Amino acid sequence: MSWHVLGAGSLGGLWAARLFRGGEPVRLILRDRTRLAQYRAGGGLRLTEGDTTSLYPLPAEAPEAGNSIRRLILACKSYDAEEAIASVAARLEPDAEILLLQNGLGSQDAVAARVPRARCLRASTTEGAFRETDFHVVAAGAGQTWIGDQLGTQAPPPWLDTLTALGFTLRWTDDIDARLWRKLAINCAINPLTVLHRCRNGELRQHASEVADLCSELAALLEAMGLAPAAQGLQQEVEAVITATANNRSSMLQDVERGQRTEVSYLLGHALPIAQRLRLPVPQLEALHQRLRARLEERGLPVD
Ligand code: NAD
Ligand code: KPL
Repeated sequence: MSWHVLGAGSLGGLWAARLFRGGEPVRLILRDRTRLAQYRAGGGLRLTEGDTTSLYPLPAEAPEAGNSIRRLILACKSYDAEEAIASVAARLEPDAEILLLQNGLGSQDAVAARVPRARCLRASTTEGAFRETDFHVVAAGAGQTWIGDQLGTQAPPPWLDTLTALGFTLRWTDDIDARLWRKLAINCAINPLTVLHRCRNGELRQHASEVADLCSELAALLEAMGLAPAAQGLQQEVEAVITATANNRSSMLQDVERGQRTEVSYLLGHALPIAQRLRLPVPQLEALHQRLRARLEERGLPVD
């Protein structure tokens, strides 16, 4: 049974190359025929791991290709997810499974609403990869990927073991939304501040009280949402992530430095309306969002 990977960027490239290398039938879905021609001209997908770069001649196709899709890995950014799934919706088999790799929250519901018959599995990953050039991905640090159903009611898919054997570190969870919310909270406490202070993650240790104030409001929000376990020890984990990734530029800072749209709408922009609905005051988070939007505007980037 074939895999399709939609979005041949950093994570999509990493997943597709590993599947191909492991002997799994896998096809890339590129945005259009121009991208397809560019990809074919390069001879395939390059993956660098450590000192080794390999070229994998994965088959690729346009969204309107004729074959049907049974298992899809959706690997685009959150803000592209709904349009991307719409471009292949007509090709999905009735019992299709879609693995959603998007960070933050909000895009997963939008995708699921577009394809109500498909089984949409949500992932929260700490795997790292970046694009060296088009169709050349560099694996930037092993992480693990939690996968689950929205309602946590179904059994894990049997291919989880197959993928684990190919080198993916995958864990099944019955409460993926709690995992996604925890990661969202960590990203809200770190990423915007790295943009505002134009600093690497580790330099946030010089802004410890600002980080602590954000963590306290984020923990209160998780608790108010009935996600108390996801709130527990949040500040300590944020501090540990800051230390463990001290030398990294956050994904949001990298987006801003490259002049690309950020995923803020799926992080702070997703959390704040919920706090408002719950009538929970979160002044530090509101101020952070305002300051971030102003900075994005200054840089000529979308504020959502
Ligand atoms: P990316 O920008 O490197 O790749 C996204 C790819 O999707 C691009 O090649 C883009 O052209 C393609 N795309 C967008 N819309 C498309 C469409 N309609 N049809 C076909 N292709 C389309 O992004 P990424 O870094 O791989 O991130 C993907 C998601 O994974 C994001 O939500 C990100 O936050 C999350 N994530 C990434 C990493 C990482 O290390 N890169 C780690 C954890 C989570
Ligand atoms: O997930 C991250 C990101 O940059 O998006 C952290 C954990 C902050 C690491 O940089």
